[in-house]
Amino acid sequence: MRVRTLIAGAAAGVLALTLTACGSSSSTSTTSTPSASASTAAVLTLQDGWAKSTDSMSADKKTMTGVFGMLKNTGSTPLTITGGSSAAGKMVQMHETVMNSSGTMQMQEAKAGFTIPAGGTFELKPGANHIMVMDLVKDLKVGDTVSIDLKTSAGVITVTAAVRAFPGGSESYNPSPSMSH
Ligand SMILES: [Cu+2]
Repeated sequence: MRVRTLIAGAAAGVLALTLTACGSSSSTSTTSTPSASASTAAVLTLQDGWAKSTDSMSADKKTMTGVFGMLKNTGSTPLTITGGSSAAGKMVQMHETVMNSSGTMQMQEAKAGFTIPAGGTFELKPGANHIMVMDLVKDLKVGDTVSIDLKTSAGVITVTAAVRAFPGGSESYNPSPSMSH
């Protein structure tokens, strides 16, 4: 009994020494910046963010536009975007594009939002997943910048998109007059 206790004590002592050695060596080789920078930098970015310019305000009071680019999650956990808001329009939705029953591509709200894997990307592009800004306050002209506050599982994260003309995209992007918006 006494011997076992001594051995256990000795083993614990070795373990403590090992941990101390590991801790001191790792603290010199890798700095303590990761946790500090994670709290200040957004874990979600929109790379090459752009939005389709609009020129339909006079004809259609329900003008909307799509926002595209590459969403990047630099965090260590999956991140879900569930909604958003923008000064550019009254409503922001996550949209997916699906084949409807009559065989045409149609966009609709992605009810579950968009989930970007840890350390991964999620592409937003015409004819596929995109962020929709609806009921625009005014037409978006080339050169404008759209700012969107995304509601995410990591809090509200603001992304920006440069307004671009998108010629030739209407056949794949605007699916049909029966769009469900
Ligand atoms: Cu849409």
